Amino acid sequence: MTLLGILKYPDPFLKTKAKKVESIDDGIRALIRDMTETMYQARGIGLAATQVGVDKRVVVLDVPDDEERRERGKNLMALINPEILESSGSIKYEEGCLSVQGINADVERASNVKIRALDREGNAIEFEAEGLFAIALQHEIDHIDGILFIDRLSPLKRDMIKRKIKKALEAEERAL
Ligand code: GNR
Ligand code: NI
Repeated sequence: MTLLGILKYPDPFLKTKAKKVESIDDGIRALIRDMTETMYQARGIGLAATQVGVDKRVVVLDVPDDEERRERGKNLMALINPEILESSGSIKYEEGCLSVQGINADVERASNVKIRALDREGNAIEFEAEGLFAIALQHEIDHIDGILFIDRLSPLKRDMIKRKIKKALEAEERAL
C-alpha cells in the first residue's frame, strides 16, 4: 500500500481529460487500493485518479449516510469508466475539494443521477444516486474530465476564489 500525493490547484494536470481504462489489470487494482488509502488518510469522501496524477478514468468514493458519524468502508466503491446516463432535479451544496485547499463554495448540480460504470472486477454496473452521493459522483466524474468545482461557479465568484488562492500561495512563498 502506498499513499499518493494529491495535486493542488493550480497544478495544470488537474485539467487533464483522463483516458478510458481498456483492461482491468493488477496495475488498476493497485491504483484503486492506493487511491482508497489516500482518500481515507486525507479524510475525503471521494478521490479521482486525476488528483493523484494518473490520467485514467478511475474514481473511489465512500460517502457516509450520516456525515456526523462516518463508518469507514461502509459505502466504499471503486468505479472505472463511470458515465452519467441520466440526471434530473437540482441541489445546492457547499462543496470542498482535496485539490482546492481552504475553499468551500455552494455548487448547484443535479440532485439525481443514473450511473453506468465497471466495478473493480470488471462487471458492468448501473445504479441511481441522490443527495450527497449524487453530488460526490458528479464531483469525481468532473475531475476525470479535468473540471474542478470552482469551474462550476459564476465567473465573478470563481475569479474571487482564484485571487484568494493566489494570495494565499504568495503568502506561503514569502513565509519560506
Ligand atoms: O471530501 C470531499 N468532500 C466533498 C464535499 C462536498 C462535495 C464534494 C466533495 S468531494 C471531496 C473529496 C474530493 O475532493 N474529491 O475529489
Ligand atoms: Ni475534488
